[in-house]
Amino acid sequence: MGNRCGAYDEKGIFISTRLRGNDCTSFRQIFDLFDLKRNGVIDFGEFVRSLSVFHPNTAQDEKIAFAFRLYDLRSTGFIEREELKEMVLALLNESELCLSDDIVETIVDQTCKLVDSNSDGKIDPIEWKEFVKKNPSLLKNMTLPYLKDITMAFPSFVMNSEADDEVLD
Ligand SMILES: [Ca+2]
Ligand SMILES: [Ca+2]
Repeated sequence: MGNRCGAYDEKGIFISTRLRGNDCTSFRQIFDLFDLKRNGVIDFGEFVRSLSVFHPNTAQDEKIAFAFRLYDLRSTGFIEREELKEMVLALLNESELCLSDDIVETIVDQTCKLVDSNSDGKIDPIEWKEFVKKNPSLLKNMTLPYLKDITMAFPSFVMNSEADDEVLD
């Protein structure tokens, strides 16, 4: 399997992506969020339900909750500083901005301080929600890069109901 991100569902939904190695984290994160039944495959129902979160008419609360789960890389129920940093780095990577470590640390510190209103060093869903409600553009900015990943993955999202004996590895 190597570094490849992908999954194969015997019912005929094949998901794969040729994302670069260091993009696999965000792909896996999205994959896990889509995989509502946690069985390692995304079925069509899960795919449609998960994509609907990006729909403009979807309630903001739902988008906020989705973004929170996206940032909570280790599913601890909190966004810790290191997770925040990983996401900041991913966003910078995405925008091809090159910032020094010092500046990145400053951005992470300031963001953390701003969101962490009870100063326990981690961001809980309530703090997150308050922060995003005050900064609605943030949600948009944070959601977009990942939406782009999905679009990148989409061309190889082949729904294939018959040729299921193709060997992929
Ligand atoms: Ca966490
Ligand atoms: Ca907190």
